[in-house]
Amino acid sequence: MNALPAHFKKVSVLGAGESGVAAARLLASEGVAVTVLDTAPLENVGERARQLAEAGIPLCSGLAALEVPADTSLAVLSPGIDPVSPQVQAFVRAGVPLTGELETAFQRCACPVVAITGTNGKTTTTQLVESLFNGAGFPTRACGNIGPAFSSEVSNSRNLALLTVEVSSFQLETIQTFRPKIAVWLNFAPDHLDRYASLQEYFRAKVRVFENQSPEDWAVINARDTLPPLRAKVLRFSAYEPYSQETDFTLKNGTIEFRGEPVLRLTETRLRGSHNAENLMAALACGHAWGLSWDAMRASLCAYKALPHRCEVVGTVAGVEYVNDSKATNLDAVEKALSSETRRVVLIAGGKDKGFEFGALTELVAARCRAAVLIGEMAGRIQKCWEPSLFCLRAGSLAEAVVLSQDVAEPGDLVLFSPGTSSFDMFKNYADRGNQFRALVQQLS
Ligand code: UMA
Repeated sequence: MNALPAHFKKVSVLGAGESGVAAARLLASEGVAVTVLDTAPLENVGERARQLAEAGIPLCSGLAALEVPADTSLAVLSPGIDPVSPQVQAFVRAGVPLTGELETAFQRCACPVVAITGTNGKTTTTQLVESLFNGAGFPTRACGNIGPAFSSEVSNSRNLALLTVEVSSFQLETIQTFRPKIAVWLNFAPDHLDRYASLQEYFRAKVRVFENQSPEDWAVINARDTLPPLRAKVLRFSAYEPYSQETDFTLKNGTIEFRGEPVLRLTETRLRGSHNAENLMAALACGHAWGLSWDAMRASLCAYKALPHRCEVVGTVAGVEYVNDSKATNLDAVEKALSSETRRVVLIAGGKDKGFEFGALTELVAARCRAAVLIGEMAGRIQKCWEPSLFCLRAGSLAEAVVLSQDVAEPGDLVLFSPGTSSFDMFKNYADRGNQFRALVQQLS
């Protein structure tokens, strides 16, 4: 493990969220003088402020967090903090080097890392990889963007065969040496356009996952995406293309194949849809790169149960099934949920404006949906895109949207809550949004 060199003994950690607190604790455990700076008022830092006080780590909050503490030799950014923010720019002007929480943790990690990135499916795949390795006798822990933070797991990394780290583009923006033994690229679709000036900028941040890999490492990639030349050994997967010289894992008649050899039937697992077939392929590819046999992986993959808020069935009322897909925070996720559905759909969509063009879905929603019920900041814009191809209704609240959906749906239909954008205009986060939807449906029944 790398302790910080003597000239980095005074470190500012920016952000007192989960990753900031974890990074601060990790550095403090090495004897580094850490200060945490969070631009939120102290009362909003809440429980995290108590955790820092307990660890004896000073916290500056509110306006005071915009000032660079004297003699700071390094600033560690939390992933949610945009490097162009006034807080970070103050450190840049002061000539303080910047790094990120992911890099800080990696430099102290004593075991190999499997890193999983992609626009959609990261959390499911991270959990699949975690159960696959644990099931095969190689102890691992899932951490990173999935939570808990990577920094809170590295102190135990000597006791693990590997760490399974979900990584976001935000975390990858600030890496220097981060080098996963196996890097997984699940897919790429428009997202986070409220942080990035363009799709290319988002792509450039994400593709950094491969930046420090060498020929002895592995890259597990979606065959449909075009990536720059990679130094690592490559395994390609796709549920949408037949087997070719280039694609190692494919889907044929509901069975995942490796270079033409059947490996796993989708119906043996609890996951459905081509997007989940790709998540399973990515997990199988990680095990294969590690040298595991298909038999050693199968039982854990078959036992895996999907997390809430991902095409989660939350009830059936009057012959209409209600599905909570609140985790669909971009258009690609809505497309995948709709494409794997054969019933007529009443779609509840909308939320915070993240810069998405919902017009890209017009043809699909017109073909699959009976109606759309639109909520949130984006409701008006989505309605303009989808009408007159689809009957659209607007609702002032999620409760109203559920009632309107019930009115429009016919027996045998599906009410799909797949918002296609973020929740922050009306809810705390996607989980709060999904929990409220589940509770509203339960009230209906
Ligand atoms: N803050 C500042 N200055 C600013 C902006 C924010 O001080 O200019 C403060 C806020 O007041 C807050 C803190 O920073 O107290 C929040 O930091 P953060 O946004 O990095 O949040 P964490 O709690 O540290 O959570 C982060 C990840 N969040 C983001 O990337 C936005 C979590 O991913 C992750 O689970 C956690 O680290 C542990 O690794 C969440 C997420 O939404 C699930 N990720 C995005 C996604 O999946 O789409 C990328």
